[in-house]
Amino acid sequence: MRFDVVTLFPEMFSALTQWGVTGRACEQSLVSVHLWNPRDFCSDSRKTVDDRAYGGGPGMVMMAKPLEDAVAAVKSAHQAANITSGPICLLAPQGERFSQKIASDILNYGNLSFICGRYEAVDQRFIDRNVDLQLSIGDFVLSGGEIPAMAMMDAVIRLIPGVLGDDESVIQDSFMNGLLDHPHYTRPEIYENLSVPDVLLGGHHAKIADWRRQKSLELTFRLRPDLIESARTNGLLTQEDEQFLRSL
Ligand code: 4GS
Repeated sequence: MRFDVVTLFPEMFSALTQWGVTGRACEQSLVSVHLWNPRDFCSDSRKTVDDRAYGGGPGMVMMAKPLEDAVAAVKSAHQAANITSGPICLLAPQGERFSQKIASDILNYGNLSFICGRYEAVDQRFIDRNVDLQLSIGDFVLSGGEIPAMAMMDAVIRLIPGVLGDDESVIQDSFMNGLLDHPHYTRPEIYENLSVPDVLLGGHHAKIADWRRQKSLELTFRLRPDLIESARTNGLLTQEDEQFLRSL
């Protein structure tokens, strides 16, 4: 998997590339992250990347030209590396809401380029000419697209085969089955007078699996009934699941 990121703050991405599971994936070259600063593509000596909005109002707008020159450099780098450029994605609140499904779609693209906006907005002509899709992490306004890009890259990187060890397996993750995760417990067996559910101490694997499935279903039913509806539509619920749900 390859990511190219156009950002005014490339140093921020060390949070992703230097730490934890995603850091190890970079080290093992299971993913490569290429950073491009639009400031390096400015022609003027001041290295201007933003300007005031036509029509007035507060906030600056990112100029089309430095961003477009950075995107052109990304595309030549892809050509030089003999790979076809995947989609170019702008992080923005007006984009489609990111999800586990989109994370696995991105994994299948093989490579994706992110454009991280700063300031108030990005010149619409850059978007119209260069951006293939817009994604959002939620209905709130951030000061830049860097954190959304890192959140999405993290979600994709952990899906790459070999990134997680057996004990961190992806298929057991919350959302891989369309439901919320069941509760988890570790030592000690009694903590502040609270014990671990008996079934988890019994070593009966089928019973444990049933308990976990039921907890998943119950939590999802109570907290996110919309996910139960989608799981049903997607054929992810068994007869036993449906029977248990009717008992709630
Ligand atoms: C988001 C978001 C965002 C929009 C970037 C204003 C700076 C900012 N990006 N999901 N310009 N929410 N972007 O708030 O992705």
